[in-house]
Amino acid sequence: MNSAGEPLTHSGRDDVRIMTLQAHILEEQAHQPLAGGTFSWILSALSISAKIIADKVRRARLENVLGSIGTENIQGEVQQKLDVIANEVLLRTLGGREGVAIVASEENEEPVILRDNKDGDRRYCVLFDPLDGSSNLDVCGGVGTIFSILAHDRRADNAQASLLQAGSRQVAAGYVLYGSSTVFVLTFGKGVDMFVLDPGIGAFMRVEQGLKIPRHSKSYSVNEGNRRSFPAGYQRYLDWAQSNDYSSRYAGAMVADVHRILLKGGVFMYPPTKKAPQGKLRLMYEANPMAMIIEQAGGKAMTEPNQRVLDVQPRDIHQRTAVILGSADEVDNVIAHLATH
Ligand code: AHM
Ligand code: MG
Repeated sequence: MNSAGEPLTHSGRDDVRIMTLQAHILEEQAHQPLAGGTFSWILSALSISAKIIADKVRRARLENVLGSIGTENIQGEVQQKLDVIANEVLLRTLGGREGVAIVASEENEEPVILRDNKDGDRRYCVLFDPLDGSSNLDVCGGVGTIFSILAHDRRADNAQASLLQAGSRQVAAGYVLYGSSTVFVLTFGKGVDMFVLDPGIGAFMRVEQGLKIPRHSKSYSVNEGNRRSFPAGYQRYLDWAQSNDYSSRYAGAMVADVHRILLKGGVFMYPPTKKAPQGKLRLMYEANPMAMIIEQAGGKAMTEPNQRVLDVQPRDIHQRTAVILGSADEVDNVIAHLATH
């Protein structure tokens, strides 16, 4: 209470109660059809993982854990030392939580079955990219963790079958951006909330509730070095955007690029290229969680041919997809150029 007997507020703003991520999760738990203590435990494991990974990212140079480990993951990409460390952190924190049946990671070829499904509790599957954009680490650029939570299908014959659900069935999704501050963005399917790690007390504090993405913004985010190998529609869009005074912003880490677009508007794209004809980004633990967040914030997330990312029925947990997401009007502008001949 302040001197006037009113509830204490964060940063002196009367419209915002002090709310930690932990308290927010407990509050949401009451409204979630599948939720119980189990769901909160899983989110608290993700929050602890985020704090540990944030600390490791900050200390990476000092502890000499930058650079590659000399191996490739299932995607054929060189693994950074911190990719492996972040993956271990998530596997270990989630592994200790009742209720997680299966986890799947960008860094593991096969899903990891943590518990069988013989008891009657509700169970969840968690998919994640432990350290997205990790090649940014060596230059102190933004990197992130992306996660997707699905209800475990106990009728499924095997782990793959339980995991292969369309993104529209996600129970929750989120990302953590390890940037100039550590930001945790979360949706349970009823809006998007944002938390910032207060390093002084070691807690994520809620700083935004019900985030809305601007409907338009003359800004696009794409690796333009690949332009010549994009399908013609994307090239037409870029010509149109450039002749209409659009700005280009590209961090090269999806979490950093999507976070900017969530707050400032614009469109993020990873089109098919000659090198990656299906697109580069992974459907289940990159595109789907980001698509859920963007749609929950009032934006759009599409793939080819003119389909919602969240409607794609996955065939493989590591499947790739083209992605066009961001402000509704800006996504429509891209789609309109893909459709014209
Ligand atoms: P990663 O999961 O191996 O880090 O790869 C995904 C990253 C995304 O963060 C980013 O949007 C994209 O790859 C950048 O790719 P490119 O360097 O081809 O532009
Ligand atoms: Mg990634």
